[in-house]
Amino acid sequence: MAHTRKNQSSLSRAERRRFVDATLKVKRSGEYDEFVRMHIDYYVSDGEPSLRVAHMTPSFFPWHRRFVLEFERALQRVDAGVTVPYWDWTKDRTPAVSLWGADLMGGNGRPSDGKVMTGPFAYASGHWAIKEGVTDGEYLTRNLGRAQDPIDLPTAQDVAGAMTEAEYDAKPWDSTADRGFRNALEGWTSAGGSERWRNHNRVHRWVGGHMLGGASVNDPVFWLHHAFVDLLWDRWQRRHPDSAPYLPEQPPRLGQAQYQRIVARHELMPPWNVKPNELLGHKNLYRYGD
Ligand code: CU1
Ligand code: CU1
Repeated sequence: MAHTRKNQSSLSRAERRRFVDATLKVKRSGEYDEFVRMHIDYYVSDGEPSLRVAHMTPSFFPWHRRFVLEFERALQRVDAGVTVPYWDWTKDRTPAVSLWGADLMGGNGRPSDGKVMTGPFAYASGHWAIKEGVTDGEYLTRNLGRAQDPIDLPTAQDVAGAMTEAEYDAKPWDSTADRGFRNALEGWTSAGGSERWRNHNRVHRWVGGHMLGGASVNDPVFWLHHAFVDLLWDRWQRRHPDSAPYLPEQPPRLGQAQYQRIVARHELMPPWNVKPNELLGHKNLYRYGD
């Protein structure tokens, strides 16, 4: 039966506790760090001459759909009633909202070193040592809003702009595509300053700390962010029912720049034995509630 992913702002106290507890159990078993490792391994940029399935690429949406689903299944093996909540960052826009409360994600990092000091994922809780992608230490870091060089979360208008794109993705199928919903929402631009980061990418910048790079899965807010990104992909599909739900349809040919570097609609998308075409909908697996 399809389960429901709720807006994090409408979780009950018991639902918050169950999500946090299940996440901590998945961490304790070592499985959580396998998700971190996988994301690091698939953090391939379009400057590298190899296959990109997760970022700067058409399969950004289906890859993360499957990735979040795998994590949700891991949670459900611990507690069958738990789902991944989503964070609507167009509405819950400040460090004061309940998302960052001590019973859910915990709060900001401290100014000196970004170390998260409150909540279940604070190092001092004893539950959340960073094992993969360690930079400064074993503690989770954040820099909400980037105090030294403030940046705002993307707005509803920013998302609406991406939604007007009628094509799913466009040539050259990478971070420089200037048309298409995928890059508009993934959020790569060539602009200077803080305008360089749009939508999905801008949220990673706003949270800061571990959320900045390939090891971003170390911050559990990663899942709530990507559940909302997944919901926005649904919204785009509903808004453009006559558009191809995924592009490219055919793989680039030998001699073309993206040959063997991106995944077409009916090609396998590692590490799973699945094609983007099989992940265009999710109604039999889960739905999004309020
Ligand atoms: Cu990612
Ligand atoms: Cu992301």
